[in-house]
Amino acid sequence: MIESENAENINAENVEKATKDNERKYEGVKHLEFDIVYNKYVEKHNRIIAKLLNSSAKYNLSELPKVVVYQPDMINGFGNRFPGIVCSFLYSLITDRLFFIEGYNNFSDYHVKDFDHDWKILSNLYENSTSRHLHHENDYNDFQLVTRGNLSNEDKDILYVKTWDYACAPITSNPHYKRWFDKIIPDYRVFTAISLKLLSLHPNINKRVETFANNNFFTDYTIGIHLREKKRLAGMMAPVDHYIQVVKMLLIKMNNMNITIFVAADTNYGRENLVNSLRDVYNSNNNSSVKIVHTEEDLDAPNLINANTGSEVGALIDMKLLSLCDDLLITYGSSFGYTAAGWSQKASRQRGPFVVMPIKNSKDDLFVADKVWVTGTISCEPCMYLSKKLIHDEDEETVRIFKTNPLWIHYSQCHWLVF
Ligand SMILES: Nc1nc2c(ncn2[C@@H]2O[C@H](COP(=O)(O)OP(=O)(O)OP(=O)(O)O)[C@@H](O)[C@H]2O)c(=O)[nH]1
Ligand SMILES: [Mg+2]
Repeated sequence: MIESENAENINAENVEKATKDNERKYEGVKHLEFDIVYNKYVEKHNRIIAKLLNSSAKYNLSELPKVVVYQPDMINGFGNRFPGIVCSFLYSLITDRLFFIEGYNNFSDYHVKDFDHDWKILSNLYENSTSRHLHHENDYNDFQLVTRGNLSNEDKDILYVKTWDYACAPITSNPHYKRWFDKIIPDYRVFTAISLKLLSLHPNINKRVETFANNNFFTDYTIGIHLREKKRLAGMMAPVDHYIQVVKMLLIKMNNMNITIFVAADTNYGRENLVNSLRDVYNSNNNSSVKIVHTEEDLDAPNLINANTGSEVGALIDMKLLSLCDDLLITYGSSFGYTAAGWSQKASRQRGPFVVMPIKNSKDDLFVADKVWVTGTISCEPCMYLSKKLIHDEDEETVRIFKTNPLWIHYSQCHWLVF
């Protein structure tokens, strides 16, 4: 049993064995049909772009391919970009459009690019084109079209998508596309299938993830915890003690197993506090069968580029490591944890993460849900917080069709937001 979380204490033989075991463990379910569709898309995209860029001919707008353009929020959370990228690419696949991202200039520093989706390369050709937003933040979302319309009939040249939400979830209920999903992504883990292709990590970052995982996640069972304390909503909070209670619940009857608990958090203080509290519970009697580990990312370092603390690389590493854990315990209302849950093929985690819900710090609050501070989700698909708005605002038929999706309850209970 290896006591330390540091690489130095691990000999080469152990590392090699751990690498092989991890490869098997993290292989999970493959999306073979989707891989074919993806590869065909990449080939088509590269071919069309090369033709458009190499030709001196002037194209009429009617000759240009129709496109979906995702407009990411480059100021707020890194986890917020993933759902919109996945949704936009999904729309482009099912409607035979080309996919682009606008304004994510350093994308290649973080992810592998199988094809050039920088809108900059082509946008000048579309100057006089027609366009519309399919999603525009929380203000406008064409959920009727996404849930039951035929998106392929949409005739605008450009469909813009601007969202932090997994706003495309209702498309999996849409009768026009049911057969596509049944054939191409039959387990309906749409976010996983797409994010593993489109948002695969840059090799240098991936190497750091693998090294950490090989050194720490070779135990019998790994729990990942994502603690988000800074985002206090309406005075609500999730006490550290609640995370520990869930860990205790998960570890019942696991006495003879070697266990790793991986902690990621949004502040150094929060991470230290949770790590120390867990060590008080599990390591106080020299009990080394439970290892509590974390990365050394400095979360208090101000990030000058955007509103986040810590670095983008550090966030991606924490997110990816969480995704590799056998069970996940995440925080209500935080894209970070939901993204982590879906960003891997961990077959053993089919049931989805546990979510620690907020409570009000006040005894007389009528809405206090102090007996329901953790929910177990049934899917690793990200939260769709706008599903509550869909159910509340849309016409009866749209809501009815949305609810043909077996995950509709998952989508509609995952977030604090009530419209
Ligand atoms: N390294 C690291 N950074 C984190 C962690 N949790 C939060 N952060 C930082 O906090 C930001 C949180 O943004 P998101 O990833 O969008 O998560 P969110 O909780 O939905 O936050 P917002 O939507 O931006 O309010 C990230 O971009 C990181 O900068 C963590 O566990 N590790
Ligand atoms: Mg978010």
